[in-house]
Amino acid sequence: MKMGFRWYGSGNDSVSLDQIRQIPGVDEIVWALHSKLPGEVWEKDEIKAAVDEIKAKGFGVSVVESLNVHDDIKTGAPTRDMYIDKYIESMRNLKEFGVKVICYNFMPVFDWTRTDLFHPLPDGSTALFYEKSRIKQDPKEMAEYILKECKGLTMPGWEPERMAELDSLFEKYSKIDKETLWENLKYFLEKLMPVCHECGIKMAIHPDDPPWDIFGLPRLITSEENVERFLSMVDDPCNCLTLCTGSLGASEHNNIPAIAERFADRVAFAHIRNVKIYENGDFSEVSHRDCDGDVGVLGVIKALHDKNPEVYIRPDHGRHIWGEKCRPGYGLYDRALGIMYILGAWDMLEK
Ligand code: CS2
Ligand code: MN
Repeated sequence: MKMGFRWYGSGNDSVSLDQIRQIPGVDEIVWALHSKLPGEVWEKDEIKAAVDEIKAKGFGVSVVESLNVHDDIKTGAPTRDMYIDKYIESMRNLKEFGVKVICYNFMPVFDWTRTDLFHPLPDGSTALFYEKSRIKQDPKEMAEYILKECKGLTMPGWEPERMAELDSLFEKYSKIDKETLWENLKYFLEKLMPVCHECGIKMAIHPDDPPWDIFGLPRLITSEENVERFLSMVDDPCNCLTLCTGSLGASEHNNIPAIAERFADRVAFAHIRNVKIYENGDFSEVSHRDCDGDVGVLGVIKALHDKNPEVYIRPDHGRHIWGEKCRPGYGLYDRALGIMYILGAWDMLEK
């Protein structure tokens, strides 16, 4: 297993590489060029600058999260081939710097969605929270809220440039139903697979978060059944999953350890975090500890350990603890605790 830590880059993250070096067992920085909009090519000199900075501190750069997919690819617009060509150009550039896994998502318009980014927990910390009844509100209000809370830091999937054109983005998706979205995903991946083999890169889709339709937009990677459909639709060892336990785990219908076990050989990358689901369907993010939430974190770790010991793992969102001021979900302290929990379980399984 290779342990990673997501880092948003100098000037764009409250956490430094020097701090990350002091967390035991971190091999890799999970990185991206966060100034790039979906559809822009990642040029070699830009990649080199980012990679050199990370490697200088002794970390690997094998996992990119995310190389984001342009909405014209998702909607199958006439310009999609042009955007797929750009995507492939970025992949070929990334290959030259040793990238092995590309995490991406196929969620329409938005990335992950929460109604409260700093919800108080009983222990005095705060965490990301989703209140079902509040999500019916206008997506524009949602975007304003999220951008305000991020205080100028980049927020993948919620780029101000894209949020300014929300009406036209929603218009693009107005004729896209679920089946069309599946077809567009298949089209995209079939173009990419030969490039993956040429470059030795695995594409690892991130599940939809939350794993159900929101704002009337269709979502695909939401359940065991749909993961199975996704993997068999393009049945290629380079077509893989980012097993985000908290995304799929926000639905009480998903048994995450069972999903981890069943698809272990196609999990190229795992995001480990825990969520607590309330009776009304609201959910809160909680600590990584198994008994604090409903994901079954230990079962997931065991499945990956037993069936895919080479996997890349990172802790996903943490709570905001000890007064830390940070990007929502991406502070230093609770994610470092998460790493120690995962490594503790892993080391014990090894023994
Ligand atoms: C991440 C996702 O913060 C998160 O929840 O796991 O935003 C993830 O980076 C993207 O969906 C991948 O494209
Ligand atoms: Mn995730």
